[in-house]
Amino acid sequence: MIIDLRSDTVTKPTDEMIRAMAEAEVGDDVYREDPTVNRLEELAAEYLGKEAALFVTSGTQGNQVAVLTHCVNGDEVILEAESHLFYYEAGAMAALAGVQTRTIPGVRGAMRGEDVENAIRGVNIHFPRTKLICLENTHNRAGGAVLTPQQMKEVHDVGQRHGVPVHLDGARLFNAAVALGVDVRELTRYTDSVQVCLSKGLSAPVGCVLAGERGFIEEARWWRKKLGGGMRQAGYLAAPGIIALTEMTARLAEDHERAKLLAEGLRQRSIEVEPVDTNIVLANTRALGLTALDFIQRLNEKGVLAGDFDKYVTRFTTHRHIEDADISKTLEIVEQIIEDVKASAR
Ligand code: TLP
Repeated sequence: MIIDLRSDTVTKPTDEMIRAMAEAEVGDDVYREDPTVNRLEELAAEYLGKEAALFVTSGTQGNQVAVLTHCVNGDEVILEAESHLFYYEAGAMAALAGVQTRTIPGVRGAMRGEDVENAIRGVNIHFPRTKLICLENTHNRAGGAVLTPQQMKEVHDVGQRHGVPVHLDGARLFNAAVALGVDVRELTRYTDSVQVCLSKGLSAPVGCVLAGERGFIEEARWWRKKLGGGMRQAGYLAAPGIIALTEMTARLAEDHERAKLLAEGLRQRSIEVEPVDTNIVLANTRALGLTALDFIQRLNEKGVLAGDFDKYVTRFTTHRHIEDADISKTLEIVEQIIEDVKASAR
């Protein structure tokens, strides 16, 4: 049995989702005639506290459509230095929207309002125009760190003062809301647009939603089409997305508990671990003399999959298919690896 802790993206649809897919009422969504997609978009807008929403193929597409809709080429976008938009989207912001990025290092993923304000360009013939600020909640490379409503408000207030909209990469926004014990709208109220993934911890097979003002979503719909994201009978994919949104959010607390259990166990075994807010655990094996790739290879040989994050940092992500027993088993395997490393050093 493989214990797959690489990502919550590996989750498969529930039986209820598969039934919903088989029974979905569909139509051509490019003509806006797919009732299931329309229903998902209405629900997503309501849940996220926005006027309208758009079903997109992936988080990357949702983020890129947002950048394309907010900006024109040559504009500047302010975002956190390790944000997914900057770090993991294959240079799409530069390639597609032609924007330039102004990155600001955050503390556990959170940029300070003051730093964002200092980065906003004034009017000067030499300057690009600052047209967008991006936030990420939870923050992937900060180890699933949660931004609080206060931290988001601080940045949003700066944006408001300067007329710069805020886009939120909320791929795991429901993890943040569950960890904080707040309604997700307490977070989205400090955004102008937001992208939320249905396909990660929420277990839908495919897709994300982008939400914002009606006019913004109309324009985003055009950009989605231009990127090849007009999906025709997409109701078969939207049907499980509806279940993801309406029924799968509360259970994320279980994933967070298991991530904390794993982190605690790793710490007890003298592995350095970042603080855990949600379902991501970042473990540093430098002190053991193991690079992340060495560590992952040893884990793989014993049936555990994890992701490399940095030279010495490995990411473990909990999700619906990970049980308490998988955490205990993983910790046993880590213990064996530590024993092996110590034995070979003797
Ligand atoms: N993240 C993936 C990888 O790309 C790293 C993962 O396994 O965590 N925003 C955030 C914060 C994300 O973590 C991801 C996916 C995305 C956007 C992109 O979503 P997809 O994979 O649907 O394009």
